[in-house]
Amino acid sequence: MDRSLSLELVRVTETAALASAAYMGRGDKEGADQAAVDGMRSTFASLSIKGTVVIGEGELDEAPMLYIGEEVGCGEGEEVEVDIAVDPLEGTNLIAKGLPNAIAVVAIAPKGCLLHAPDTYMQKIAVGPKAKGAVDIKAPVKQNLEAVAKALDKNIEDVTVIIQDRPRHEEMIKEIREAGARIKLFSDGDVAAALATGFEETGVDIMMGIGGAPEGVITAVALKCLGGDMQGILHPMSGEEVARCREMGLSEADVKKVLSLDELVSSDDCFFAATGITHGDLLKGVVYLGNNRAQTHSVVMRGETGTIRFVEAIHRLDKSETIVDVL
Ligand code: VTB
Ligand code: MG
Ligand code: MG
Repeated sequence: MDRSLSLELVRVTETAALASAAYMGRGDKEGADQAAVDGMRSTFASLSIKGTVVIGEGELDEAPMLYIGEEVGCGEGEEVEVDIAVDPLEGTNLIAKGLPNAIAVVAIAPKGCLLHAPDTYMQKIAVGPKAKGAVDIKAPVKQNLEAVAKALDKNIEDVTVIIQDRPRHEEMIKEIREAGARIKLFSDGDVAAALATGFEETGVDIMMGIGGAPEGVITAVALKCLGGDMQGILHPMSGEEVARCREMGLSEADVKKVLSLDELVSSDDCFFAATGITHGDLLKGVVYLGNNRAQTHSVVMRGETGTIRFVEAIHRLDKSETIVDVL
């Protein structure tokens, strides 16, 4: 894929972030989500790619835009065909309440290289580059924390685990505490949580727990670009979710299987971009500067070269070509 796609992708997440940031604290999850989807889609339309959404807002009957299977981009045939994974607003609760770590994210890889994950839960474990190869999702929590501590040359008491604050994690949290590690609970947004493990300055060393499977695939692209590591196991929680897995042709064995980073995203030729919507561990959120200007903070990464770019941009909202929602 053309390396200039990096900057094109940042425009996609910037637009989604700018559109949804206007909704911060309004308690309107749906409005913010719709604005992010509209913004993202309008920018995608001008991208010279031939892309198919494989991780999106849902099936066509439940999502009119950025639905799974939707073809996006204005590529005219010479471009490589790509699979696209989007979450225009990852953390609808976060923006609705003005809480940290809401982001707009997109990931792409050559056609066929992203796991077509069903809309179920996934158990995940993610670490940054220094701890690559040290974790095993099937191993006891304590063993993983010891391995990460060793890889990072830290005492286990200095290892910070980020985990979603949910009753389903009660046992895991107990085990982390017993092992002596530090815990950072988050209310929503496990893509941002896992992304933080790839950057030492965030102070986050490992993400574990159960979250969305679509988010898991997006996270895998980020960690692949970063040189970090991740494993996942699909974790359907209801009969309906089991049925969804079967519909996608996944057997019981497929569902129980440990998915390696390479199985989640099977090519190094991938890109990941994220723009902060509310301030977070890694990215600042959208800042309104007055005078019709807004500032965004993004990260964009390319798997093939491992280049990580932080992009800060100032946008003139009155001159924007794309939809930036006006409330
Ligand atoms: C997960 C997580 C997401 O929502 O999907 C979570 O991956 C849903 O979990 O990052 P619950 O059903 O327990 O709320 C997010 O936190 C936000 O989309
Ligand atoms: Mg979303
Ligand atoms: Mg999400």
